[in-house]
Amino acid sequence: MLKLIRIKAILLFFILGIVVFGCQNTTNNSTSNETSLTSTSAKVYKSVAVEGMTCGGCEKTVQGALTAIDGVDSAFASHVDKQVRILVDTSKVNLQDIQQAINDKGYTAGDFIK
Ligand SMILES: [Cu+2]
Repeated sequence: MLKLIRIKAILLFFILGIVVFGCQNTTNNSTSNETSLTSTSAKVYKSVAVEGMTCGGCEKTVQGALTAIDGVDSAFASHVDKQVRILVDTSKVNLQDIQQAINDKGYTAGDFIK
């Protein structure tokens, strides 16, 4: 008799475990959805070396060319530092496209600094 109760108790814990596990699974799913949402918007700051900028106008040209790309949130170019710093969603934009856009405007994009 006692054994039966024990078995029932074990079964109950087992079922409870499944229910709890099931609940955790659904919450895990929602959190993994959130993480996948954040990972699909993989926004990072990147700096690219740019040769050929000589003034504020050049900076604006480069910035305009880059922010026109879907996935580039912001761009800050400096002809003094010879680089442009961008906030880019790497899941949307290929980094080579960034360099290409700079080159298309007549400047020379170098390597990504960071
Ligand atoms: Cu200029």
